[in-house]
Amino acid sequence: MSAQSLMQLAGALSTGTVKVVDLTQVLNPETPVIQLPEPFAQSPAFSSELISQFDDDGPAWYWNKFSCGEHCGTHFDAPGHWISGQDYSDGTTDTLDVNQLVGPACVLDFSRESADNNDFVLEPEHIKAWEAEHGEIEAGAWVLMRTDWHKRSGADFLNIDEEGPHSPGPSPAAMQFLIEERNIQGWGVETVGTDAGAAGGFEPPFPAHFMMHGANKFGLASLANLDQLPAKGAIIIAPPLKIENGSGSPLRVLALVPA
Ligand code: 23J
Ligand code: MN
Repeated sequence: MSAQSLMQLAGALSTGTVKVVDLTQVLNPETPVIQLPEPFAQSPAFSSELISQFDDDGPAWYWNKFSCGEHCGTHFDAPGHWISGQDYSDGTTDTLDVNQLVGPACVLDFSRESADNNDFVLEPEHIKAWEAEHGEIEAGAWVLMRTDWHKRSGADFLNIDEEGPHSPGPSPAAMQFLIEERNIQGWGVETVGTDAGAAGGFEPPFPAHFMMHGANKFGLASLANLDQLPAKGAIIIAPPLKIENGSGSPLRVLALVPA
């Protein structure tokens, strides 16, 4: 691409013919975090503590310290997060290829299906039906599953009952299709994790994690505002923190959208 077209993008950003959409949930102590069944260890929620605020501890400055799990709120899943991706030399937040953190987004709207059935499972035929309408998913794309789950809050977001969590997500066959037939770069969702609530019982368990990370591909969880994106035509920017040997991190996810 020419230097001129990159400057054209800068111009479009300043005049508003390209807008920036924030795909990030706010991070606070109430931000929902995945709850795993016994006997597994749990991830802590986000917490923040004051260092100083224009007081004796810092008369002219305000700052906090915070802590949270790597997989808290809107967050990035690196290949090294899962057993299937543990051996990639470029599979953690400090070693991954930053070129792969910016790319075109395909937004697959299954919000109605997810409202009708909170355990909705995305299958290859759903993806092919989307492609028949919008064109084929290109290699290197980020595929984002819109469910409107970000509009939920509190207990409705995790949606757990006696049987466990109920939230939509992909089947193993859907993951296999996107990896082997489309060679996508990553898989993003609005729910707490990249897999369906019931995915611990799929074969393999947690196919989005097991298969995407096994193919050295990325995940994005707890995205917001996917309803503000076109089906095709947006570019997303999703760089995790450069934590040494990190399995993922909370991040700000931005989309560039033609106005
Ligand atoms: C650990 C174990 C199971 C799952 C997850 C984490 C996530 O969804 C995550 O945030 O990566 S399903
Ligand atoms: Mn995660």
